[in-house]
Amino acid sequence: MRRIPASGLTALLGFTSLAHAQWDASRFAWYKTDAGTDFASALPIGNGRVAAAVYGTLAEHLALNENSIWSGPWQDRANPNARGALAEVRSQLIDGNVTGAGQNVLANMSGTPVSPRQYQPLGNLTIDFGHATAADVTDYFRYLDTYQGTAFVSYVYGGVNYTREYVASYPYGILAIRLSADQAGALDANVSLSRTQNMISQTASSTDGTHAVFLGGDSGQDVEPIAFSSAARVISSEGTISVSGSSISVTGATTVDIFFDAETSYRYSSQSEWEAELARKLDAAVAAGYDAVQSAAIEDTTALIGRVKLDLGSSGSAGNEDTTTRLENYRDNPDADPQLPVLMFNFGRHSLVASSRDTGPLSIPANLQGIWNKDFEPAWGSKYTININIQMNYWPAEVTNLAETTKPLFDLLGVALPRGQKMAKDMYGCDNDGFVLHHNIDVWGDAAPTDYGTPWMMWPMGGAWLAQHLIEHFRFTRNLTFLSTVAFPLLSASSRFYSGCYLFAWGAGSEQYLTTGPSLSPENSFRVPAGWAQANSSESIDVSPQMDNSLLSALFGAVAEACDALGISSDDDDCQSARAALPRLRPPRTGSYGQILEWRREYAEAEPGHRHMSPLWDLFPGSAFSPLGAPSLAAASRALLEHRLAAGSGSTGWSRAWVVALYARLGDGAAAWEQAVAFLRRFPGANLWNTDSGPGSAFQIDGNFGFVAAVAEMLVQSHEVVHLLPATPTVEGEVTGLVARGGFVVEGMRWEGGRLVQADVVSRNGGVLALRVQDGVAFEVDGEVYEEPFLTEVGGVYHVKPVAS
Ligand SMILES: *[C@@H]1O[C@H](CO)[C@@H](O)[C@H](O)[C@H]1NC(C)=O
Ligand SMILES: *[C@@H]1O[C@H](CO)[C@@H](O)[C@H](O)[C@H]1NC(C)=O
Ligand SMILES: *[C@@H]1O[C@H](CO)[C@@H](O)[C@H](O)[C@H]1NC(C)=O
Ligand SMILES: *[C@@H]1O[C@H](CO)[C@@H](O)[C@H](O)[C@H]1NC(C)=O
Ligand SMILES: *[C@@H]1O[C@H](CO)[C@@H](O)[C@H](O)[C@H]1NC(C)=O
Ligand SMILES: *[C@@H]1O[C@H](CO)[C@@H](O)[C@H](O)[C@H]1NC(C)=O
Ligand SMILES: CC(=O)N[C@H]1CO[C@H](CO)[C@@H](O)[C@@H]1O
Repeated sequence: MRRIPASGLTALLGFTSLAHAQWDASRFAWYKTDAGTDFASALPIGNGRVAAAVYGTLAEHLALNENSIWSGPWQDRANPNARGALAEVRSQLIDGNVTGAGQNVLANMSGTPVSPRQYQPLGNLTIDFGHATAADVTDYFRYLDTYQGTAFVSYVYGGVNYTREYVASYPYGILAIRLSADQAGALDANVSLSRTQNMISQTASSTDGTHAVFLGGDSGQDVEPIAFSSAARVISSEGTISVSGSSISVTGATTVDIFFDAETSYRYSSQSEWEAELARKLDAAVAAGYDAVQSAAIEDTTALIGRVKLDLGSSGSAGNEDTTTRLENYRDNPDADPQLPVLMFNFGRHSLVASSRDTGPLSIPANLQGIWNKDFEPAWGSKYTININIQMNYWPAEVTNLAETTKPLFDLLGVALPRGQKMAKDMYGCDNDGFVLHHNIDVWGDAAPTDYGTPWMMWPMGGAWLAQHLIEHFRFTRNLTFLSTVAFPLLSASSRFYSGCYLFAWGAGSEQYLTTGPSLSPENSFRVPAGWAQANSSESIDVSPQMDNSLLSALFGAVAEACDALGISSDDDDCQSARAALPRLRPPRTGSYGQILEWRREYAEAEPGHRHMSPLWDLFPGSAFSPLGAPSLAAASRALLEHRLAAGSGSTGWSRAWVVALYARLGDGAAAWEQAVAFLRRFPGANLWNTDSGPGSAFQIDGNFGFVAAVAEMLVQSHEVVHLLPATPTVEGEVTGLVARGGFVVEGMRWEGGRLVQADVVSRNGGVLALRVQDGVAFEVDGEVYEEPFLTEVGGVYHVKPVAS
């Protein structure tokens, strides 16, 4: 096991521009040039609320974010026509007038206005050092440390070695920067904050020895905009500090520290309150000083990141190259750099810790860009797209031992619950406090259909999918308080919407099912069959898509499971109606080549290589199509997966990451690894951010998180049993710290030549441990051949080894 030293700088062992650097190639993303103007090369850090992308340019540029700065207040977007149109749309669909149903949905059921709020940038922090001549710079390097969550820049200018350290502190709730020169008095810096839109104030002040720049802004509306105040305190014990316009100007210093925070109207009801919080955080950080802030931040981050260590062997000299070169080389020769996948895995976990922390009652989850966004019109609004993307963000959370990063997601669901209850009533006439979300939400939990278009808009299932994350958190942690106080209210409200109101009986006799509609299979389209109105036109709206049935079955099952675990009486309405609805759902069906069918019947596909894997939800992240429990449905899943891939699916980073996870669930380690390699060859940008179609295309963080989860899924699964190496990768390695459902932690698991060597399973909660190794090989637990599940003790460690053949 590779031990990771605790201090960032000690890991930079003897770097010079000539000799091979001795970087830990699994830990550091480092570069020989600055990011220029390329956001996807800047180094992303964050404390779960405030974040920066650090460009490392000569005049330093930080793109700043605070995760509650969005484009405006809540909007009630419920379409008043929806309720009246519902029955008509349903009968159009049943009659095969799919095109007419689509038109009706667009005319009467879209949100008004059509889009929710977007995530916004805060502004820029600029630090001008007066280092104007690029040609005078030597020995430049910068890095992101994925273990400590820190960034660093170093170069020599005019014979002086300048360094910049960046740390996002969760304990202090701020960003901290240390600038230094290795010659006394050689450091000058002009520090400023700016914003190109909706800036309200931009000032600098220097009073009683406190030097600071301030930036205020808002979302631009006259009424209840989201407003913020931000400040950077500038500290230097030497040289002179003064106000220069709206900048703080430092000359003749050796070390300068900067502490930054922003606070907003989202969490505080008056400007004086959020500004008091801003002052409180900055005072505390300044009083503690940079060294204490930095070490507390690193201690906090490494305690989380250090829970999991993945080792897939050494890259040797290939790993000593800078990250840009490694990414290029990997395209030609992936086998030479087995530490690149590990770096990507570590980068994904860093990104989750940086973008999703419990920062109080209104914590905010990672959005489409995590927490890093520089644009006022970001790609897809940088919002919460909940027909795959935000769910994917949280796939790695439980299994890679970062369960606490889910809290912001559950907080936002708490915000969304009353919105979704109102929407259920306004759009669908459901008066039972049932809860519905469509395919996007924003920071206000906006529950309406989003963006105008039939392939994505009319999908009333986003809440049902997110509710799965609640029961999964319980399955991993067994926290009954969480189940009863956080999970059950949402699970039951979601279930109640469907079972008690929205679903309708479709079909006749033994083929009559409770079903959804108008709905769709996210973002995919089909050709209207012959004999129906407007045959062969490309449409998306349908009744009873497979994914809806998968989600409903998982939802009702989760409610029943929660009722059992909480000992809720079986005549409780929510428990009873979920149990009663479960057998009335339409079972999955297979088509002409043995594939899982995506829609109510086998339509010709408009786009056979579609990126969404919606009909395979039950293979991953769900479990009803598991090879262990339902081998024929797993085989039918493979048929559809291969059909999709042959036609070009896996075309976005997140789609490819989902493919990796699906092959892992099929127990096919070779195919899963091949797809993981394909992901790495195509999608990462310079700073390792996942992209839509390769470097230069839109950044979306979901693929980073999906990649982590998919690699974990190759090593440990726990849908039915705790399954070690269910899809053994074709590289050897060792992993420690992955978590299985039930609260079992897999430590020191090593595999060689495709076979398990050993693993320890630690029981956090006691309980019964059912184990499986690889494809069912015989194994021993503590020296005795394993025959059946056994009861564990809290804290017990169980040593697993294959039986010598
Ligand atoms: C389909 O629905 C559209 C829109 O409501 C309507 O104009 C059209 O007449 C319908 N077509 C048939 C064949 O029912
Ligand atoms: C800081 O700004 C002042 C005023 O514009 C300018 O004279 C000075 O050269 C700047 N210093 C640096 C280090 O950029
Ligand atoms: C500059 O200082 C940093 C931090 O101490 C160090 O890592 C780097 O190697 C130094 N650069 C040179 C050229 O000595
Ligand atoms: C930050 O600066 C860049 C480059 O000057 C500018 O394009 C961008 O809009 C600024 N960001 C914000 C949030 O104002
Ligand atoms: C269990 O869940 C509750 C409610 O979310 C939480 O406050 C508590 O900290 C959790 N317990 C543990 C041991 O994590
Ligand atoms: C259906 O439409 C597609 C796209 O316009 C076309 O390529 C195809 O030939 C059509 N099929 C039939 C049966 O008309
Ligand atoms: C029920 C309802 O309000 N239906 C409306 C749907 O939209 C069309 C076109 O705008 C109207 O004509 C319908 O009255």
